[in-house]
Amino acid sequence: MQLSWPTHRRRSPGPQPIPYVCVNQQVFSILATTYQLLTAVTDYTNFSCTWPGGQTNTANNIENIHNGIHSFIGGFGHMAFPEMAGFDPIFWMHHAQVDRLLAMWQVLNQNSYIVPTVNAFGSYYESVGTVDSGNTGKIEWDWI
Ligand SMILES: [Cu+2]
Repeated sequence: MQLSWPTHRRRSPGPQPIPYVCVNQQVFSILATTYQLLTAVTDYTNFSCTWPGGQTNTANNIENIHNGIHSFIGGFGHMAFPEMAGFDPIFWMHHAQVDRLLAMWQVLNQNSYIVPTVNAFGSYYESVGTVDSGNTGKIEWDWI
């Protein structure tokens, strides 16, 4: 199988929203949830993810905000697909912002740490059932 880069630059016609309109419609919601996250969520588990240990986290969290940005940028375009998102330079700016928000939250909540939690769904680099904790080793990037 031969892989090649796309040769066209136009998105397919259809009722897709114009990207900046899609982001603009969400900007006040994003600002409000980000402010609430930094000012009201003080527990790392609640701050960090949507499904800790496979349980629904109904608290506002950075993963949920992060996921929304992936969808809103480009109007539910390629930033919504992990296989393609990393090819867009805005992906890196977006993730730098997530890192920045984490650093800000850590300054505000210096006594809340990761609690060992079972990875209930698995990921690109972990099997289902792996326990994530403060002792979790670095990711082994064998394919690089
Ligand atoms: Cu992301």
